[in-house]
Amino acid sequence: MTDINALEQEILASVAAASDEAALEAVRVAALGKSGSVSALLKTLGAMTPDERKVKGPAINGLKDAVNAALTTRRDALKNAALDARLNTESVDVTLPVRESPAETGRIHPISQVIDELTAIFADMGFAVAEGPDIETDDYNFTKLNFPEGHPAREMHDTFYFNPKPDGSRLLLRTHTSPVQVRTMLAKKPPIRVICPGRTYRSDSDQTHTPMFHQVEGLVIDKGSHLGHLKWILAEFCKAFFEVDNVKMRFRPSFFPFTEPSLEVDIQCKRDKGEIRFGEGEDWLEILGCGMVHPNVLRNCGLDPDEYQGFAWGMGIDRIAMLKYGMPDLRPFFEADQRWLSHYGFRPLDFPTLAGGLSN
Ligand code: 2NL
Repeated sequence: MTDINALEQEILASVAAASDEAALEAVRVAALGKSGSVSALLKTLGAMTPDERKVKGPAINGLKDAVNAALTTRRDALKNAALDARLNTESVDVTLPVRESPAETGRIHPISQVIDELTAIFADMGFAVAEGPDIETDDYNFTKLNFPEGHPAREMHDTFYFNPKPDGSRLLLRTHTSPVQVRTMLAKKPPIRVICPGRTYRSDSDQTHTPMFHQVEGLVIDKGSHLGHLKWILAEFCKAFFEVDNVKMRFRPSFFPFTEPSLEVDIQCKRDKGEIRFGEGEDWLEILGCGMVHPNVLRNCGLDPDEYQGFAWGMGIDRIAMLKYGMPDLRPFFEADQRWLSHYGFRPLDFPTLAGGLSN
């Protein structure tokens, strides 16, 4: 018994003397490890007679429990002391700049930014956003829009076709977002007010054309809609988008198969040493095409032209993004170059709103 008491005193003294967690671990291994002193005593229980074990068993197990309890207490005390020491020596410099989070270092692509701006402007005028598939039928992309079968108007667009199906019909990559408006007219009852932004495709590639590009089209269908409404909407759009108080517009006659009459719209601008400013100056810049929806298109989409009228317009998103943000070349838009994006991109948390300023 005195051996056990002596061993306990000895181990508890070592525990108390351990000055850090590593020293304490060494004490634990020397006592309770595989060949530790307490483990050796525990092993002797097996060879004892039952009477002997009755006396020594509780003593040896008591020793083990006392050592474990002392180790735990000392470990907690050392941990607290280490934490106190860190808190006393380390300090936080509250004057350091805030480290940027990923949400701040990422950038919104100018195309996405401009789509968000268009959405904010037209939502304020009561327009919904409609979307549709990039792969379309010949019927929705051309026929319903009054491009007659075999008509040269179809060659106005350099179309990417898929292989013909057994029945002779061909799917295609939409050449404009107008099929989304066709789908909207077929699915919804007027009044209709939608904008349709999205990807479009034409087999065309040079400095200012990429085979995939972006368009936004707008469509209004109602009883008594007329060109006066269209002109007001476009003027409000141009002022809001280019962030100017006034802008002169010029409407020139044009041709599209799906509108009659058709018009092209120029806005007033000032070209100055490679820079372009809107709402001032004597120069003109073409920004969109528009017109009254052709009665054939209304009929093809299940609407009676004697009951409903409509107008529509379309413009290139890439082009208006380049104009507004002074980007000289279209090709880097689609090259996924991080350096270009960090120069021309937008901060993700600065979402454009009319109240907050579109591009602030
Ligand atoms: C342009 C001209 C335009 C339309 C698009 C349209 C759609 C339907 C019916 C009638 Cl469903 N029109 N869209 C109308 C006029 C012009 O786009 O130069 N786009 C880049």
